[in-house]
Amino acid sequence: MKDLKNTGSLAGAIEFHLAHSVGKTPDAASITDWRLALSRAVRDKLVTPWFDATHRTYAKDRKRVYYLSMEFLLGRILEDAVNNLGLEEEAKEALAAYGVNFAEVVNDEPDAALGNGGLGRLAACFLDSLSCLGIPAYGYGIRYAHGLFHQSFEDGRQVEMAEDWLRHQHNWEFERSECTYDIGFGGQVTETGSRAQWTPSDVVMAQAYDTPVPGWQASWTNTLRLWSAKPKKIFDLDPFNRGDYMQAAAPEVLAETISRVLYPDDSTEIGKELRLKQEFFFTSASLQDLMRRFLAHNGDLRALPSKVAIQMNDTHPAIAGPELIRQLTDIHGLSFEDAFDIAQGTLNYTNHTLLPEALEAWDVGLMTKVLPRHMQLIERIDDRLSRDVKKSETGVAPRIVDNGSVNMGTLAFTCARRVNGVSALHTDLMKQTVFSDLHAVYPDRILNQTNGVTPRRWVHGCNPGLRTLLNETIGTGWVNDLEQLEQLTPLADDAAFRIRFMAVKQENKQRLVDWVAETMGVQISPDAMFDIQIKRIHEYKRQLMNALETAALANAIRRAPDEDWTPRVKFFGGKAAPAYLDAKNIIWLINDIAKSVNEDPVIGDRLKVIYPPNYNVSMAEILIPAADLSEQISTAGKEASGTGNMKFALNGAVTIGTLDGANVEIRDHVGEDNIYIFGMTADQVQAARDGYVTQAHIDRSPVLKEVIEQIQTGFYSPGEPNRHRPVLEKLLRDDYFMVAADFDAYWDAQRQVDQGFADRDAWARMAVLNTARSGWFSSDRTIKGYARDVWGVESLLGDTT
Ligand code: F58
Repeated sequence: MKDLKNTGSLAGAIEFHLAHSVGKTPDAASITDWRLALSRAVRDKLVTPWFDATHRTYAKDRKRVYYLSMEFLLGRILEDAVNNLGLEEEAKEALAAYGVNFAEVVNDEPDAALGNGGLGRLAACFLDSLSCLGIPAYGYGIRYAHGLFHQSFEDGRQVEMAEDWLRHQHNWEFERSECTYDIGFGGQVTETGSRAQWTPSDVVMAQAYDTPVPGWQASWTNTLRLWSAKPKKIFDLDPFNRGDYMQAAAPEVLAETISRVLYPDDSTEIGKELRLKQEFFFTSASLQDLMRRFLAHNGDLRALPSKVAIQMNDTHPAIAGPELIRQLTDIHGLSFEDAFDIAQGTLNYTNHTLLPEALEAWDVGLMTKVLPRHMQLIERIDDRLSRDVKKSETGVAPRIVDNGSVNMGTLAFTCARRVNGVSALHTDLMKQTVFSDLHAVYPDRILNQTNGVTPRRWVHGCNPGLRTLLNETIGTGWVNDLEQLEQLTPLADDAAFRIRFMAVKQENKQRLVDWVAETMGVQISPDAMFDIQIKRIHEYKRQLMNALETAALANAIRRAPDEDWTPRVKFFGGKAAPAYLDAKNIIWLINDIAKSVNEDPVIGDRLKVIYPPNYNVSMAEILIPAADLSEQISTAGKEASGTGNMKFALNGAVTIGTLDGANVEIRDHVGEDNIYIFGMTADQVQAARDGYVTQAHIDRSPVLKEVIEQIQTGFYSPGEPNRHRPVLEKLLRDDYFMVAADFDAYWDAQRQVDQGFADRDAWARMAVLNTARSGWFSSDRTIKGYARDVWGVESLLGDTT
């Protein structure tokens, strides 16, 4: 292949692109113009490694991984790419020559917020690790025109606005106008001979946009292929000529609606037709695309499982089962039984939640209307499941189609070779609860792959101080071999090292202090303990418990301001789904408590509450490195894994948490002396459900009782005592997430944290040990696990034969 290496200097490339891609001279260029020019210059450097990886994959014809995900929560791309390519110093210098600040340029980039929370961010970490490990892989998803909504607060209440990340040029992708597939909806199914023929009533086009995903030092570069919906017929000329401009534009508007906006609901399944169409849209396009690639080199469809591993990220792409079977039978002429076996040998499914209200189930009527052929195939898959159930003689009878709905978890499970949970506890609970029947029928199918996070973004990128300290102490190998952090363990007992480690923490806290002053106009002290809870707002995550504890602490301080308090700043960050009213009410209460506490001169710097609006990946990158305390306080058994918990521990924050999700494994790794665990276990939560009386717990806790009474009487909403009644009513009525039951244990654990933090040296030791022992939580470890146990694929790195 011709050498396409961009060997010129980065400075030259930036100047070139400022003129030729952006059309500006340096004196007229804005920060955004510089960003666009730098992005182009950096992207150029990715192209050759990207081509190399693609050519090697084709030449080797090894098994490829296809990661199908409705969400990729990428965040900003530019700084990550600069870091991966080792171009940071060069970029800084090149921009500085024009008096332009590198940090300002990279911070100008909007987040690519094509995801809601953990599930989408996990997909982004996995893409990074797949590339770093040199595993040939494609990410497949949707190119939403509008990502997760922008959040602001008005008088303490959440207000949502459409997000607009594509407003300026989006410089990372390559539009593939030639790469399109037809996606049908509705219509009829007819039988010709033994073959069914589906004639959809509506057809839209899925068009590909490719983003290269470089691994560390771009030694391997995979592709993220996102689909955008386009009309088959761009424009209706007749109505236009009649002057009916709306009608003329209708086909375009209707088609493009499919990829217009990310559904912002992370809490309940809402069963909307558009959502089902989005799911089928990207799944069908991805399967057509990978089949085309497979058939270009293979004649025998039976070889599909040896060349292709498809991962379904939750049930959103679960229609992949019936769709792959449809393509194999209706298009390629295979029998249903053969097609099922091939599909099942190829597909795998990751479950991310056991919450019943979040499990996908589609109304049979809707499924039949939107995807009539798939509904037929789902019935046949259900028959096949029944046969397996009979054969297994387990006496259980899980069904895919049940009570007028299609249970997508059961469908995904039935069509998958491997099914995995995302932490050890979650996987056990899968076997014991939601999937117990299926587990009895297919006892070898479920396995665990505990989540992980990429050290490139979540240490190297977001924590430059720690990066330097690590490089100087243990060398640079940790970036793609994170368990090397273990070498820090003995240094926890080295006073000089502890001082350096905590100096980095202090710098990061100062950076956050400055950011809070600049963006919110609030002054906080970097000497206080920074206590942070950032995640989607959800009842099971119990931000309410944290808010109530904050109010209780404020009471205690007010009563005895001269006691020796450990000063704290409590940070909250997170969005509530727009339709999740209970979560929005919790936001309102937190903001009211924050206002009251922050304005109270008696409390002063002993306690402050900061809730910056519009929490996103970029904000997490400022908050996490500055944390002393990481709040992971979900009702045990409800948080599948958590990944924020891992990011905090890696960056030297100590966790206060319940034995839930991956907290259990974090405790096992960092050691129980270096984490504050409190509250009921998952088993205890289950046992406590029968006969649970929330009032009994409140009566036992004078601290909690006082706070509840204050909220009831309008202490936090002067003149409007009823404002927070809905939150209290739910707490007093059923308290499903057992805030009252765990409150005292939480309060006590927090007081131990106060004492722990007051002993700065002991705290520093814990902080160092958290970093030292969290290397296992790298997503590289997770991806190696999937590669070995789920996909059966190998790295092509170093394979130059
Ligand atoms: C999250 N799920 C889990 N779902 O809650 C978290 O414990 C886990 O660490 C993470 O997945 C990664 O495994 C999650 O983020 C969603 O956001 C869905 C979005 C689409 C609708 C249903 C929820």
